[in-house]
Amino acid sequence: MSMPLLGGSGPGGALWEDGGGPTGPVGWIADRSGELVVDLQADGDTVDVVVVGAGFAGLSVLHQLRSRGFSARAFETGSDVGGTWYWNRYPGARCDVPSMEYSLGFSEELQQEWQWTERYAPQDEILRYIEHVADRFDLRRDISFDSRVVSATFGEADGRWTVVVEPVGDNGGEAVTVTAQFVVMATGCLSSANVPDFAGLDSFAGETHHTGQWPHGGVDFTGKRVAVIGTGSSGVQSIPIIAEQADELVVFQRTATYAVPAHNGPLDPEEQAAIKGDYAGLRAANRETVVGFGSRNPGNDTSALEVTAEERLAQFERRWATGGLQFLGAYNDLLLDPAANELIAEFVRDKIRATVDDPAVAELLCPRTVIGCKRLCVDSGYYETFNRPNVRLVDVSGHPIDEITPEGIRVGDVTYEVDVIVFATGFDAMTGALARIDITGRDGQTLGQAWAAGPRTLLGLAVAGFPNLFTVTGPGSPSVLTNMVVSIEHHAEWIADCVTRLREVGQETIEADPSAQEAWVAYVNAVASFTLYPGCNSWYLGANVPGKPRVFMPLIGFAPYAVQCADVAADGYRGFVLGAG
Ligand code: N01
Repeated sequence: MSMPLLGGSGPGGALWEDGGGPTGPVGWIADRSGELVVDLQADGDTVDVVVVGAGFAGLSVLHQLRSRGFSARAFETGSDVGGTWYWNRYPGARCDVPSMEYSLGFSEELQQEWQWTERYAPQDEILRYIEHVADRFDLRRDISFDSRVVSATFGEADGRWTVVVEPVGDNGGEAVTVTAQFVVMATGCLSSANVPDFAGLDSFAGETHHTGQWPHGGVDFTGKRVAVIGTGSSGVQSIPIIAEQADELVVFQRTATYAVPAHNGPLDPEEQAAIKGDYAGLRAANRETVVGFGSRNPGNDTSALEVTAEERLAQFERRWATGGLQFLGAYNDLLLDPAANELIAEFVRDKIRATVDDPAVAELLCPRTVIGCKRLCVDSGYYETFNRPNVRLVDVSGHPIDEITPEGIRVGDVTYEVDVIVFATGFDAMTGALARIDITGRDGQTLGQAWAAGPRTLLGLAVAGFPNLFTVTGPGSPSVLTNMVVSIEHHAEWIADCVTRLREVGQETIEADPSAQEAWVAYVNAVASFTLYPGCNSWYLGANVPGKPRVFMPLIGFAPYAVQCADVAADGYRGFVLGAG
């Protein structure tokens, strides 16, 4: 039986009145060396919550749930924590949100004790930070590594999820089945690598690597002829460093990209101390922004079309000199008005022309798309790299890559012979990782069926027909248009508060009401339609994966979204249906 939960009152009382307190560990637990530290004979065990993934999202959810007394077990395909930062080890990988803001805010001690060394932390430092978080809050004891969740099935009879987990790699052992009241998908928005289905791919005689599945030992490009396919953020970060190592580098560009300088460097100790003097204040101010960071360098609330050309140029130059994603905060209509957008786009093209020596190469590097419509890149020497004698740009916008041959890459009648191909070709974003898991909700409906025409959620947190299943930074939430760590923490707290409240009021299930979900999807689309975002072939729209439904997946605007989430909860989870089991 289901009923809408109205108002904030309920039976209340101690959390564990219903006997739903922590249960024992389940499945296998491997320590960091991969050694098994708990027996494998836990097939069939039960926990309150299964968490899928152990990146920033999985760890945040695990911590929030445990601190509220829930038993939880996280399953992670990788051999350690880190998620995105565990897999994306390509040269040059680093965050493009300032490190001091690209970090967790739930613990004052944690944020005071951790020392970032650079304005934009490199991958290995972020990974060390995530490992530190796991150790400091003793999270590993509830994580099974080398463990891939292959299916999750909701049982109508008992209101429980049955989750099947298979061992990966050296883990060995059999698949285990775990039963849980709740499942939290902390599977990441950009975790499902996309390697285009190039003809002849398997015939290539050299090495191939995708930036999102980079070998742990690194790749030595010394003396090699290298191809990089793709010029999004991963390509822009890796190309300058690969160019320094390789004998020859050929970059295959389908769409030219806008990149703003990072001006990365050591973090100023005074700046760090000033932030730590009121870290809570910075976190709170960031939550009031559209993107969850950057409150120290706020957007300019003026139209680019209402100022003189001189003022505009000065503003663009100031922001260019500061660097980073806040460049697009120069005026308030840059992502709303095509004329305003073209002004800042042309400013960047002029920077490219001034940087790249060969005018023909410079023109090829000048993007013609709306700036910001695909995610803006933040670079360190990207355009300069094309002045190197060992670097060549191949434009495949008009004529695609025909095939991969044993020797290299053929475009038309030219074969570019290489020893290594780097696929910087991105991800099946936002839905790809979920699609790889066989998720079945009520009435035998799979998530694949429910999302056949594109993802549909309520708040990006829940899907109608899939009770007690939560998606962290799911489609329909601001997620990838924000500082991911802020969005992740926000969802982790919302979910933990939600399941706690459910227990307090003696309810067993919560699920999105179909009509509320439809209204939310319409709202997400309506917000996007007021902007220039839907106007180009971005991964926000799923346009990078052939056959994927073209739907603008993220919601624009963190601050108003956070208010909506809080209101929904305060209003007794308005738009959700609660059931007694
Ligand atoms: O992937 P992308 P990414 N033939 O999808 C090209 C985050 N991130 O890994 O634009 C030829 O952006 C494709 O061309 P086109 C960040 O959110 C953050 O770089 O589709 N080319 C494009 O150039 C980012 O947005 C950081 O025409 C093909 C490229 O491959 C997101 O992850 C660092 C092709 C893919 O670019 C994804 O970035 C890295 C084909 N068949 C990533 N198929 C930070 O800085 C695809 N391409 C924090």
